[in-house]
Order: sequence, then C-alpha cells, then structure tokens
Amino acid sequence: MKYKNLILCLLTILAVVACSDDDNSGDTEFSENDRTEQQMIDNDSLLGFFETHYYNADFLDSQENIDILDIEIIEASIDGNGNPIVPAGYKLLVDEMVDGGKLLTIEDPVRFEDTEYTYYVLNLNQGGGDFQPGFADSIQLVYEGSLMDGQVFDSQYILSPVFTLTGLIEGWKRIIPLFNTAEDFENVDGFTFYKNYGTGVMFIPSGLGYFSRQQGEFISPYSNLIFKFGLMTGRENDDDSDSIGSTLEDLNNNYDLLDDDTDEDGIPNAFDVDDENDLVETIDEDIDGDGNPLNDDTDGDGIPNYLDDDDDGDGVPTANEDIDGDGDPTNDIGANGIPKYLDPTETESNDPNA
Ligand SMILES: [Ca+2]
Ligand SMILES: [Ca+2]
Ligand SMILES: [Ca+2]
Ligand SMILES: [Ca+2]
Repeated sequence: MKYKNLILCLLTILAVVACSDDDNSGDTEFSENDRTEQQMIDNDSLLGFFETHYYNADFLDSQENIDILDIEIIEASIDGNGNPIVPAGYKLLVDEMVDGGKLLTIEDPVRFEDTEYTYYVLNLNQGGGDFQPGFADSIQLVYEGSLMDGQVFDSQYILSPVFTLTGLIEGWKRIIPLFNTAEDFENVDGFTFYKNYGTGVMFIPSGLGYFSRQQGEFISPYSNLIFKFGLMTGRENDDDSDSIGSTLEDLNNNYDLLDDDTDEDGIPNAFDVDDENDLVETIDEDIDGDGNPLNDDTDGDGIPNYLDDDDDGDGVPTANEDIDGDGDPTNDIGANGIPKYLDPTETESNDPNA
C-alpha cells in the first residue's frame, strides 16, 4: 500500500505539480482529475462538437491537394426547431461518421495511463506515398492546432522541421501513423510543392494531449485539441542501427519504446544492439541476410534469433557456445561448417557448470 502511494506520488511529480501527503491538508493541494471520468467528459464534448459543426466538404473534395488553410470548420446556427442550419456545399461533421464516411472513430485498445481512449480523425486524403510512418519515426508536415472554440494555439503553414513522433503528444503518435506521406513533389522557383499527401483533421481528447497541464498561453487543463495537418515526408528511425526499425522494437505494442528491454540490462531494445544479450549483435542475427532479423528463427520456436537466447534450441545458451571465449559465438565453427550456436548437433558449452 505504501509503495502504491509512493508510485502515485512520483507520477504526480513527473507531471510537474505539487505532491502532498494525504494527511497534509494544505490549501494548495492539487488533485488531478480521474482519467477515465475525464475521458467520458471529453468524448461527450467531441461528439457534441461533431453535431454542431460543419465543414466545407464540397470545396475540399474539389481540391487535388488541400491547403490546410482552406479547411473550414464552422459552428452551425440553430433553426427554430433546434436543428443546425448547414449551407449548401457544407456537411455536418456527424454526417461523416457513417460507414464509408470520412470522420473515423478510433477506439484504441492500447491503453494510455491505464485508460482506454477514443479519438477521431477526419480523413480528407490518405496520402499516396509509399511511406506510412510508425510512432517512432520522423516526419515533416504542415499543421494548425486549435481549441474547440476555434482559438488557434500553434501553427506551421510551411514545412515543419523534422519531428520525431515519440517526442510529441500521445494523440499524434497514434493518429499520424494512420496516414501516408506525399506521393511526389516538385521544385518550382525554390519552393517545394508536395502532391497527394496525407491530409486530415485530428480530434484529440485531453488525455492524449496535455491533460491536466496548462500548456502555453491558450491551452488550459483538460482541453481537447484539434489539428488540421498535411503529412509531407517521413523516414524510418532505427535508433540502434540494428536494421530493425524502432517502431518494431516496441514489443508490447504500447507506443512506448522505453518499457521493452528483453535482457533487462536497462537499455531498451530500440537502443540496444544485442537485445537478448547472447553476444551476437542483432544485426548479425539476420541469418538469411535479407536485411530483416525479424524473420530468422533457426530452431523454429516462434522466437526470432535476435530475441532468443538459445538460437538453435539445443539447450545450450548461445552465449555459452562462444567456445573460444572471445566474446563472439559466430566464429566458433563446428564439424558441419556451421557456427555451433546455430547447429543443434553441436552442444559443446563453455559453461564450467554445464
Ligand atoms: Ca533498431
Ligand atoms: Ca536491453
Ligand atoms: Ca543477440
Ligand atoms: Ca544453442
């Protein structure tokens, strides 16, 4: 019980707020809203927004490449019967929340801070590029962030610097990877014009944004965030250069690289050149040399070699098949001409206790 309180207290400190003891009834005590309750409130207000706001659907449909400055989201006037008045050519957002509609509801089963989140994205254009970023990749985009009352708090109308998604708010890590980058670009008079890029509007509940934090001048605690965006370019990140993209080193698929550490040496897999610490670097566990260590499983036990501490399944850990003790099992060749750590018929071990 004590430990649980301690952990909660530490989490609170990480959120840069005062942490006070339960017995201490100081008047500046901060209590953060319950995430699940806040999510219900935020979701209701987003759904209400979709019922009362329309966008310029016809105009955007007519555009080959959408300039995000042309995306209009407008609050509807209400007629005498309480119904929203939608001008011709415009479409109520809620009317895109149907099968085949452009406003997608994503009920993400991957919990964040122990809470299940629903978020929304208006998919105006998927993007025609081959590259679809993972949450650990880098991107360049244009965007405009606003609050539900229309207040713009941040914008980048020309190409952004390179952003690594892992450093951004949770909502971006989950939504940007749903889109593709531009199909093509053209340089004219020193300007680059992108074509057929992923374009949309994200609707992010506060829990996947800044939650209880005041952020800058405009974003008060528990603000839902709306971002118009155009995803132009991106590239895969492989932080440890082991030929496995960092996104794929998130073994438990929770959009967090830091809690995947197969050998528990304190270095997460995405930054560890030898994930299971068998003395064979991951890049050298690509046995078939196709550039992808994920599909190499010598003993066929379902654990790829780069995560398997006994690659050939002979009961002798790979690290103990480094017979000459030079720290490299790949140069200990058996009678079949195969390194012993990959040959189950070679079971010699350098473990004095074996
Ligand atoms: Ca890697
Ligand atoms: Ca590790
Ligand atoms: Ca290894
Ligand atoms: Ca072995």
